[in-house]
Amino acid sequence: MSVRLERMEEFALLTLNRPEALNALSFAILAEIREALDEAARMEGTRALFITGAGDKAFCAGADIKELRNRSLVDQRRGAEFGQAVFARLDRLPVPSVALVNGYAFGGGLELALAATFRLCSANAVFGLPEVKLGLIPGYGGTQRLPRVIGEARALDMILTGRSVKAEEAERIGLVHRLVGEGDLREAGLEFARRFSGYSLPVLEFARRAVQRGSDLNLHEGLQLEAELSTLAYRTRDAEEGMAAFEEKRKPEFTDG
Ligand code: CO8
Repeated sequence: MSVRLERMEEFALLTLNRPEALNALSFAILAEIREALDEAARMEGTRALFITGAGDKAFCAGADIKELRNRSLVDQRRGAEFGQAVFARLDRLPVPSVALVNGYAFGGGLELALAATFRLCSANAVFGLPEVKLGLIPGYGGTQRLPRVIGEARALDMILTGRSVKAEEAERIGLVHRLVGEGDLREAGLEFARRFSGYSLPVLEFARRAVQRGSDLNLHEGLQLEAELSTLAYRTRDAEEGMAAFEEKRKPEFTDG
């Protein structure tokens, strides 16, 4: 198997495990990622999903370039839609996800990280959408998610020049939430996830949906979405518990209800 899914304390950890090809995304691996995401969504008691790459060199070097040649246009179109659909599953997972970028995140690898809720990276991480160098453009969501994360000007710069962005710059421009300069990336990931994993899962999901879907809407529609989702949050048992605990000056006990 080129994708491993395991339990890491109260979290799930998905590892792309094809280090000899820098964890490049063959279509078979994309299918395995889809299965693993479905399994992670079903894992009892999972508070978040981590995604990382095996080895110390790459998170993922992108789509498998060797597979991309000599394809019919129909196959190519289906391939792009398949990759997009797999990454959309990550985007819409019922729990937040954290990409632990431990080296190169190029092309489809960066697009995978962009579909995660959060991105943490090690000091040797390098990011890029180098598709122009192959005579291509990103096909797994990069042209859409990157500008939403770092803004249109910076995204155009990265996509049209294909240039690489190192870890410090990635942190400065908001491409990653944290640069883990020293220490273990997984340990840092656990610490990062524990800052939100004790809260109510449905409430976290409403918040994610409001922010992420809201960026596709105009302000008026976005505010309507926020009114709907904040009302749904208000109706949860966890909201009742949270507000009662505040009044009673105790720690809330959320039950994901
Ligand atoms: N696909 C297939 N194999 C790869 C890939 C890849 N993306 N990246 C690396 N490999 C393989 C190499 O071929 C090499 O294998 P081998 O030893 O058999 O020759 C092995 O991994 C190690 O790689 P390098 O020797 O190149 O390692 P270096 O440290 O010298 O370089 C780099 C590392 C800089 C990351 C370099 O490997 C590189 O530039 N890789 C390609 C990065 C890239 O261009 N990614 C974008 C791919 S295109 C894409 O993701 C989206 C396309 C649009 C999709 C459309 C939908 C169908």
